[in-house]
Amino acid sequence: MVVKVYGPARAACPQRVMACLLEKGIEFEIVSVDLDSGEQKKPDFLALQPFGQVPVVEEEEGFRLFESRAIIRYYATKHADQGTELLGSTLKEQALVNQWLEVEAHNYNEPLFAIVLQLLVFPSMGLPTDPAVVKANEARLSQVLDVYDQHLAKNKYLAGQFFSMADLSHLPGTQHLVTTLGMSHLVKERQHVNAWWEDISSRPAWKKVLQLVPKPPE
Ligand SMILES: N[C@@H](CCC(=O)N[C@@H](CS)C(=O)NCC(=O)O)C(=O)O
Repeated sequence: MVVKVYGPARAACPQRVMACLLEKGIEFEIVSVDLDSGEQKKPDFLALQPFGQVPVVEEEEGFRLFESRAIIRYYATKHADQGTELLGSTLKEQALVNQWLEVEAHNYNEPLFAIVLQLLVFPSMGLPTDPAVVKANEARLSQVLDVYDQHLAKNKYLAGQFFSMADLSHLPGTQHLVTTLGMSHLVKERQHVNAWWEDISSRPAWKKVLQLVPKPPE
Protein backbone atom coordinates (compact mmCIF):
# COMPACT_ATOMS: atom_id res chain seq x y z
CA MET A 1 0.00 0.00 0.00
CA VAL A 2 1.33 3.42 -0.98
CA VAL A 3 -0.49 6.31 0.69
CA LYS A 4 -0.77 9.61 -1.18
CA VAL A 5 -0.18 12.60 1.09
CA TYR A 6 -1.48 15.85 -0.41
CA GLY A 7 0.42 18.84 0.80
CA PRO A 8 3.76 20.48 0.44
CA ALA A 9 6.41 18.76 2.57
CA ARG A 10 7.30 22.17 4.02
CA ALA A 11 3.87 22.65 5.67
CA ALA A 12 3.50 21.71 9.32
CA CYS A 13 0.26 19.71 9.12
CA PRO A 14 1.42 17.37 6.33
CA GLN A 15 4.69 16.96 8.27
CA ARG A 16 2.72 15.59 11.25
CA VAL A 17 1.29 12.91 8.94
CA MET A 18 4.63 12.13 7.27
CA ALA A 19 6.32 11.70 10.67
CA CYS A 20 3.63 9.20 11.65
CA LEU A 21 3.86 7.24 8.38
CA LEU A 22 7.64 7.05 8.72
CA GLU A 23 7.42 5.90 12.36
CA LYS A 24 4.96 3.21 11.28
CA GLY A 25 7.00 2.16 8.22
CA ILE A 26 4.12 2.93 5.82
CA GLU A 27 5.13 3.81 2.26
CA PHE A 28 3.85 7.15 0.97
CA GLU A 29 4.23 9.62 -1.86
CA ILE A 30 3.80 13.37 -1.56
CA VAL A 31 1.38 15.00 -4.00
CA SER A 32 2.39 18.62 -3.99
CA VAL A 33 -0.29 21.29 -3.55
CA ASP A 34 0.82 24.84 -4.29
CA LEU A 35 -0.42 26.77 -1.27
CA ASP A 36 1.20 30.02 -2.48
CA SER A 37 -0.95 30.11 -5.61
CA GLY A 38 -4.06 29.02 -3.69
CA GLU A 39 -4.39 25.61 -5.34
CA GLN A 40 -6.00 24.34 -2.12
CA LYS A 41 -9.00 26.63 -2.67
CA LYS A 42 -9.63 25.50 -6.28
CA PRO A 43 -12.48 23.11 -7.17
CA ASP A 44 -10.22 20.08 -7.88
CA PHE A 45 -8.73 20.22 -4.40
CA LEU A 46 -11.98 21.22 -2.68
CA ALA A 47 -13.41 17.96 -4.03
CA LEU A 48 -10.82 16.21 -1.80
CA GLN A 49 -10.94 18.59 1.19
CA PRO A 50 -13.99 20.87 1.32
CA PHE A 51 -12.28 23.34 3.69
CA GLY A 52 -9.38 23.87 1.29
CA GLN A 53 -6.53 22.82 3.57
CA VAL A 54 -3.75 20.25 3.54
CA PRO A 55 -3.10 17.46 4.36
CA VAL A 56 -5.37 14.90 2.79
CA VAL A 57 -4.39 11.25 2.53
CA GLU A 58 -5.68 8.88 -0.12
CA GLU A 59 -5.29 5.13 -0.15
CA GLU A 60 -5.04 3.00 -3.28
CA GLU A 61 -8.62 1.79 -3.03
CA GLY A 62 -9.84 5.39 -2.82
CA PHE A 63 -10.36 5.90 0.94
CA ARG A 64 -9.61 9.53 1.82
CA LEU A 65 -9.13 11.32 5.12
CA PHE A 66 -8.28 14.87 6.17
CA GLU A 67 -7.34 16.55 9.50
CA SER A 68 -3.78 15.67 10.42
CA ARG A 69 -4.53 14.46 13.95
CA ALA A 70 -7.38 12.24 12.75
CA ILE A 71 -4.99 10.83 10.15
CA ILE A 72 -2.26 9.98 12.66
CA ARG A 73 -4.82 8.34 14.97
CA TYR A 74 -6.06 6.29 12.03
CA TYR A 75 -2.64 4.99 10.95
CA ALA A 76 -1.44 4.44 14.53
CA THR A 77 -4.53 2.26 15.04
CA LYS A 78 -4.72 0.60 11.62
CA HIS A 79 -1.07 -0.47 11.79
CA ALA A 80 -0.79 -0.86 15.57
CA ASP A 81 1.28 -4.02 15.08
CA GLN A 82 4.00 -2.47 12.89
CA GLY A 83 6.68 0.14 13.41
CA THR A 84 6.71 2.38 16.47
CA GLU A 85 3.84 1.79 18.89
CA LEU A 86 2.21 5.25 19.10
CA LEU A 87 -1.10 4.63 20.86
CA GLY A 88 -0.14 3.36 24.32
CA SER A 89 -0.73 -0.24 25.32
CA THR A 90 -3.35 -0.04 28.06
CA LEU A 91 -6.67 1.81 28.12
CA LYS A 92 -5.22 4.30 30.63
CA GLU A 93 -2.09 4.90 28.53
CA GLN A 94 -4.28 5.44 25.47
CA ALA A 95 -6.46 7.90 27.38
CA LEU A 96 -3.36 9.87 28.42
CA VAL A 97 -2.05 9.88 24.84
CA ASN A 98 -5.40 11.29 23.67
CA GLN A 99 -5.42 13.83 26.50
CA TRP A 100 -2.01 15.20 25.42
CA LEU A 101 -2.97 15.11 21.76
CA GLU A 102 -5.89 17.40 22.66
CA VAL A 103 -3.56 19.62 24.70
CA GLU A 104 -1.28 19.89 21.66
CA ALA A 105 -4.19 20.78 19.36
CA HIS A 106 -5.69 23.43 21.64
CA ASN A 107 -3.42 24.74 24.42
CA TYR A 108 -0.15 24.47 22.46
CA ASN A 109 -0.98 24.84 18.78
CA GLU A 110 -3.43 27.73 19.11
CA PRO A 111 -0.98 30.37 20.40
CA LEU A 112 1.79 28.90 18.25
CA PHE A 113 -0.35 29.08 15.11
CA ALA A 114 -1.32 32.68 15.93
CA ILE A 115 2.43 33.51 15.96
CA VAL A 116 2.99 31.60 12.71
CA LEU A 117 0.22 33.64 11.08
CA GLN A 118 1.74 36.91 12.25
CA LEU A 119 5.41 36.17 11.56
CA LEU A 120 5.29 33.86 8.53
CA VAL A 121 1.94 33.82 6.75
CA PHE A 122 0.98 37.51 6.80
CA PRO A 123 4.41 38.74 5.59
CA SER A 124 4.34 36.17 2.77
CA MET A 125 0.99 37.69 1.69
CA GLY A 126 2.29 41.26 1.96
CA LEU A 127 0.07 41.90 5.02
CA PRO A 128 1.25 43.75 8.15
CA THR A 129 2.03 41.95 11.40
CA ASP A 130 0.83 43.05 14.81
CA PRO A 131 3.64 42.89 17.41
CA ALA A 132 1.08 43.04 20.27
CA VAL A 133 -0.58 39.85 19.00
CA VAL A 134 2.83 38.15 18.77
CA LYS A 135 3.71 39.24 22.32
CA ALA A 136 0.37 38.12 23.79
CA ASN A 137 0.60 34.69 22.15
CA GLU A 138 4.25 34.27 23.13
CA ALA A 139 3.16 34.87 26.74
CA ARG A 140 0.32 32.31 26.38
CA LEU A 141 2.72 29.76 24.91
CA SER A 142 5.25 30.44 27.62
CA GLN A 143 2.66 29.60 30.30
CA VAL A 144 1.77 26.38 28.49
CA LEU A 145 5.45 25.44 28.32
CA ASP A 146 5.82 26.06 32.06
CA VAL A 147 3.17 23.39 32.61
CA TYR A 148 4.99 21.08 30.18
CA ASP A 149 8.27 21.62 32.00
CA GLN A 150 6.77 20.59 35.35
CA HIS A 151 5.11 17.58 33.76
CA LEU A 152 8.22 16.49 31.87
CA ALA A 153 10.29 16.74 35.06
CA LYS A 154 8.41 13.62 36.18
CA ASN A 155 7.65 11.97 32.84
CA LYS A 156 10.11 11.25 30.02
CA TYR A 157 7.35 11.81 27.43
CA LEU A 158 3.96 13.50 27.58
CA ALA A 159 1.84 10.41 28.19
CA GLY A 160 4.39 8.73 30.48
CA GLN A 161 7.60 6.84 29.87
CA PHE A 162 6.92 6.00 26.19
CA PHE A 163 7.07 8.05 22.97
CA SER A 164 3.58 8.39 21.48
CA MET A 165 1.59 10.25 18.84
CA ALA A 166 1.09 13.01 21.42
CA ASP A 167 4.84 13.76 21.36
CA LEU A 168 4.97 13.25 17.60
CA SER A 169 2.19 15.78 17.06
CA HIS A 170 4.36 18.51 18.62
CA LEU A 171 7.23 18.05 16.17
CA PRO A 172 6.22 20.37 13.28
CA GLY A 173 5.11 23.32 15.41
CA THR A 174 8.07 23.12 17.75
CA GLN A 175 10.43 22.90 14.77
CA HIS A 176 8.97 26.22 13.56
CA LEU A 177 9.31 27.67 17.04
CA VAL A 178 13.02 26.90 17.33
CA THR A 179 13.91 27.81 13.72
CA THR A 180 11.76 30.07 11.52
CA LEU A 181 10.02 31.87 14.41
CA GLY A 182 13.30 32.60 16.20
CA MET A 183 11.86 31.60 19.59
CA SER A 184 14.19 28.76 20.55
CA HIS A 185 14.63 30.44 23.97
CA LEU A 186 11.12 29.25 24.90
CA VAL A 187 12.41 25.67 24.66
CA LYS A 188 16.04 26.13 25.73
CA GLU A 189 15.28 27.99 28.94
CA ARG A 190 13.17 25.08 30.24
CA GLN A 191 15.40 22.16 31.21
CA HIS A 192 12.86 19.36 30.87
CA VAL A 193 11.15 20.72 27.75
CA ASN A 194 14.59 21.13 26.19
CA ALA A 195 15.63 17.54 27.00
CA TRP A 196 12.30 16.25 25.60
CA TRP A 197 12.70 18.33 22.43
CA GLU A 198 16.30 17.12 21.94
CA ASP A 199 15.04 13.56 22.28
CA ILE A 200 11.97 13.67 20.02
CA SER A 201 13.53 15.85 17.32
CA SER A 202 16.49 13.49 16.97
CA ARG A 203 14.28 10.55 16.01
CA PRO A 204 15.22 9.19 12.56
CA ALA A 205 11.63 9.58 11.28
CA TRP A 206 11.61 13.30 12.06
CA LYS A 207 15.07 13.80 10.55
CA LYS A 208 13.78 12.12 7.41
CA VAL A 209 10.76 14.46 7.28
CA LEU A 210 13.11 17.45 7.42
CA GLN A 211 15.18 15.96 4.59
CA LEU A 212 12.02 15.82 2.44
CA VAL A 213 11.49 19.58 2.77
CA PRO A 214 12.76 21.29 -0.40
CA LYS A 215 15.58 23.74 0.32
CA PRO A 216 14.73 27.40 -0.45
CA PRO A 217 16.63 28.80 -3.46
CA GLU A 218 19.99 30.42 -2.47
N1 LIG B 1 -6.64 21.18 11.58
C1 LIG B 1 -6.08 21.01 10.25
C2 LIG B 1 -5.37 22.29 9.87
C3 LIG B 1 -4.93 22.26 8.44
C4 LIG B 1 -4.13 23.49 8.07
O1 LIG B 1 -4.16 24.54 8.75
N2 LIG B 1 -3.34 23.36 6.99
C5 LIG B 1 -2.55 24.45 6.53
C6 LIG B 1 -1.10 24.00 6.30
S1 LIG B 1 -0.34 23.51 7.82
C7 LIG B 1 -3.11 24.93 5.19
O2 LIG B 1 -3.65 24.15 4.43
N3 LIG B 1 -2.96 26.22 4.93
C8 LIG B 1 -3.45 26.82 3.73
C9 LIG B 1 -4.83 27.41 3.88
O3 LIG B 1 -5.42 27.34 4.98
O4 LIG B 1 -5.30 27.94 2.88
C10 LIG B 1 -5.12 19.80 10.27
O5 LIG B 1 -4.49 19.57 11.30
O6 LIG B 1 -5.01 19.08 9.26
